[in-house]
Amino acid sequence: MTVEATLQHGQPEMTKRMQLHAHVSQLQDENGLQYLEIDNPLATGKIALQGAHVMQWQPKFLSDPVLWLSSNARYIKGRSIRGGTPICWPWFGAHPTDSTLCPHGFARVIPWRVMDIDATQTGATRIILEMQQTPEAQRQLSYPYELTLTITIGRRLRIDMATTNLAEHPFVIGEAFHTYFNVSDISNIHITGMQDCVYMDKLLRYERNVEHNALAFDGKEYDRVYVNHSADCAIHDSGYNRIIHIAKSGSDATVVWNPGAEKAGSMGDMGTADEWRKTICVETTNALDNMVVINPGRKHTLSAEYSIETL
Ligand code: TA6
Repeated sequence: MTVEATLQHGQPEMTKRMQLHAHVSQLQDENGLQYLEIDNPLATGKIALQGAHVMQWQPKFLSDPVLWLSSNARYIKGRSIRGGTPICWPWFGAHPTDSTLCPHGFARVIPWRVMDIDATQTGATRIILEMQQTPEAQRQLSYPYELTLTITIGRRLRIDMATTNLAEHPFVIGEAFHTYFNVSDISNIHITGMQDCVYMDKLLRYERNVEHNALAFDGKEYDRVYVNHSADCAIHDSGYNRIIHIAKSGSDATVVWNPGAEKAGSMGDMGTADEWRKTICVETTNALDNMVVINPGRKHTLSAEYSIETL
């Protein structure tokens, strides 16, 4: 369906709520942040239009949120929101040649527009957004491309990011869904799916090693890129008695990151006290050894799907 906002009259300017679809409203908060609220029979969600950033997703059969959102996340125009699923595109980490450009690319701080909304056969809500080619976006990348995101919110959360190369020569990108998952405590979890995979340890100048076991965490900063890793993985949480399954396609790397106490304390938006202990980033990625080359006229799609198994 095309998106026709129906303004609900009689509301003050600041709390304008536009009903875009039976299960989707568009609102604006006191900081001017525009976001979508989704409430369907299967789940609720919240997506900031800046960065097409899923900030919240809560299947209705669960009591604990699946995504972590910092209690002191900053909602500032042009700044990334700490938590949920920030989009990293068209580079991952620092820009390869220009340190003045924001880390993880600009897609997460640029406005996106809603292109279509519909319901799936299962009753989930599917929203298609396109990144706006603003002057800031063009300043950071003057190149003809199209970037769309399809977010499907239901018992599962699925995100598909499609990059189309509209130029006459190959387009090389790095990208990720930099997803912050909500866990009971970092000491209660282990992650499977990386056995026998080579990783590059960012804390050891990208030194390469092989992972032989399930990942476990001692509370120190953990920042590893598992390269040539196209398999699914899972977060086993003995505190919440659940497993978060992370399925993916179009991705050949996975990043696992937790800042640890010291770095979290210096970041300013990782929440209060020990809030950093309640999240782990498992990022569906293409970066380092696994950059993506998109030939002229071709489209590449990065996909992730999150589902929950209660124990
Ligand atoms: O994905 C891990 C990482 O690259 C870490 O090194 C840390 O910088 C984290 O991303 C957060 O990055 P951000 O730019 O969102 O603060």
